[in-house]
Amino acid sequence: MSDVQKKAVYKIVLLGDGAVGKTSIREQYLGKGFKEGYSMTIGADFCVKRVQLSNDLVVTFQIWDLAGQQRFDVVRAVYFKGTSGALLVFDVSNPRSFENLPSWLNELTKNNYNRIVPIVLIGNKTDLRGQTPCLPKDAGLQYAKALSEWTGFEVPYLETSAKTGLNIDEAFRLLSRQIEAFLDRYQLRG
Ligand code: G3D
Ligand code: MG
Repeated sequence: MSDVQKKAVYKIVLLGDGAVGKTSIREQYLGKGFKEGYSMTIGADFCVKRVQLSNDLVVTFQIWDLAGQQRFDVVRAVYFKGTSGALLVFDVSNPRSFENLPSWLNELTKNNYNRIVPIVLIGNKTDLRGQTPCLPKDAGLQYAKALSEWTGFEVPYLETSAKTGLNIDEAFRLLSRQIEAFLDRYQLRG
């Protein structure tokens, strides 16, 4: 076993309509022990979490989130630039949030030097299945497949609940795996 540890910092952005559960996903992931990064007054902030992803890799996630009612225009340049990967989130009980996913991707690429980055597609609020009409899992799977074809690399689809914690850790683990694969493939590692 190598005793050399790689250290990486990944900037992760949470994308999706208001109220799909972005802040809840982040809070669920960070749990109690999270360290706050620094909070900017422009309407976005990031938190930091350090994770040992494997024997030889320690990743520091900088997880960015947009704050409540701030006007989006003001912050998006800072929010998106230098993104390592994105969690693209919709609410399975809100079809509108699913239909709006392409415009979020457009925002990301437009503000990130026209670059696409590794993505995990997230259908959140799956705890509501059975209580209220919800999009079928297949809708997410199909869209993820279309995204994979468009980007040229795999975009996984994961169903989560920020309420119960279902698949929240897995979402970040999967995204970091996608980022690793992307960096290796394009030899972008510094
Ligand atoms: P946003 O950051 O994307 O705008 P929030 O979304 O994280 O603020 O969540 C919006 C509302 O959805 C919150 O409810 C939150 O509790 C709820 N929510 C988030 N994730 C889930 C989930 O997985 N399941 C369920 N059932 N609810 C969820 P309130 O009532 O506080 O507005
Ligand atoms: Mg929020």
